[in-house]
Amino acid sequence: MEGALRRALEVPAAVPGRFTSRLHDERVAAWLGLALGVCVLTAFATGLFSHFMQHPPGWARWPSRPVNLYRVTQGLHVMCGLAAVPLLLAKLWTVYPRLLRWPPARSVAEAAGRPLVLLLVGGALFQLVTGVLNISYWYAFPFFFTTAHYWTAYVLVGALLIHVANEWHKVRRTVLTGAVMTGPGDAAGRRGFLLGVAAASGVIVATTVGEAFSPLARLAVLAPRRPGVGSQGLPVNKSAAGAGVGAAARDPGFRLTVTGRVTRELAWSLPELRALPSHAARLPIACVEGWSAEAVWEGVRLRDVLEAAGADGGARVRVESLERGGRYRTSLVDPPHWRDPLTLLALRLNGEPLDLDHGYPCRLIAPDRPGVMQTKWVHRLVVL
Ligand code: HEM
Ligand SMILES: Nc1nc2c(c(=O)[nH]1)N[C@H]1C(S)=C(S)[C@@H](COP(=O)(O)O)O[C@H]1N2
Ligand SMILES: [Mo]
Repeated sequence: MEGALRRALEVPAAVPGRFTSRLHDERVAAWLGLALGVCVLTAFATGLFSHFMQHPPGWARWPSRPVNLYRVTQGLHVMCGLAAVPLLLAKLWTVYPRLLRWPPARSVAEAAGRPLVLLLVGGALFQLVTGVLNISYWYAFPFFFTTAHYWTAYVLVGALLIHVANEWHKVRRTVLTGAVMTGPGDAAGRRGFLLGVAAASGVIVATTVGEAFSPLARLAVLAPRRPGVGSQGLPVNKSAAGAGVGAAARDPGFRLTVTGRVTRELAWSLPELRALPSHAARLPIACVEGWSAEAVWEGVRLRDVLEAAGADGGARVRVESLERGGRYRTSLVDPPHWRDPLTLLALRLNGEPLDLDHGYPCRLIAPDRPGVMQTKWVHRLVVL
């Protein structure tokens, strides 16, 4: 039994004729590793930015400008993640004779390195598979994506840094000297293989980047959401029916109230809100899942409403939705965002009254802010 298992796992390269491709090559592996490293580290940096944007430490105050900053960083995150998929598959194919070799280690030093490989390969597969499922809105896993993805990122990047330190000398003598494309052996084969992998990544990016970069929206055939597609020309993530807010949002008794640490509590009906000074702003919804789309929003400045109630200029504000449950029923707004003149409680979208699905009667829209924090169906502001 054990013998059969051993034979099944036998290093293919050890069997002459069974594993002959010249592409299982240190030079190809080094090149793919370099590209993969750039993608993973960019995804890590932009992912941390997204995390701390949503969970700012007490002392941190993110600026509300540039308007499109989060849109760009999160778009980059998802594009780097998607581009990494063909790179990772190619890399695993290139190195699998070493990955599956038997015995798994020939020395103590090698044995010590095996758990690292497991964390590296397991972490990378986990990030890419769950990431792609998540942006496809296929929540097929029993855990909360964001938390698992966040902690796995540290494991993956830790393992990656050690791996890079161990392997850097190979990158130096292959990639950095040009030996990949021209060195001895099947240089044309290596070049063709790497170009094929690059093309696969390129096609994936080209057919999804339009979900964030609207001039390429028509190319975005693989993207789950596209700018311009949805009610009032804007994608909808959670509908009013999905959030169970239809009746409450249409209630003529609707009031927007301001409470908490204010000098006077205030409440406005919808007609009263409409009578307040109105401002327009062209701002994107930048979903954490990578798509983003611009729209023209009109409504009252959050600043005007909070100042009318006498809120302190340094206070944090909690924006609450009519939605009863759900992870995104409230969001926190820090002073740089609520004092920004572009931050609105929007009543209109692209020249029409806000659709129920976009947050009627009233929704938050602010510059440089993740979509999950652009709370819809707002009915209460609590000054903290
Ligand atoms: C390549 C390795 C990757 C690393 C190191 C990485 C890292 C991170 C980190 C640290 C976060 C912040 C999580 C938080 O807010 O707590 C994040 C968020 C996110 N990542 Fe990745 N990621 C990777 C790949 C991917 C891929 C392949 C996709 C999808 C194509 C993806 C999609 C997302 C999404 C949708 C979020 C936002 C989650 C949310 O805020 O709810 N990531 N990533
Ligand atoms: N109350 C509430 N607000 C919400 C959500 C939600 O589920 N509940 N979803 C958020 C998410 S994830 C995004 S991307 C934006 C989408 O806004 P839109 O549907 O108007 O495009 O709304 C945000 N506001
Ligand atoms: Mo979102």
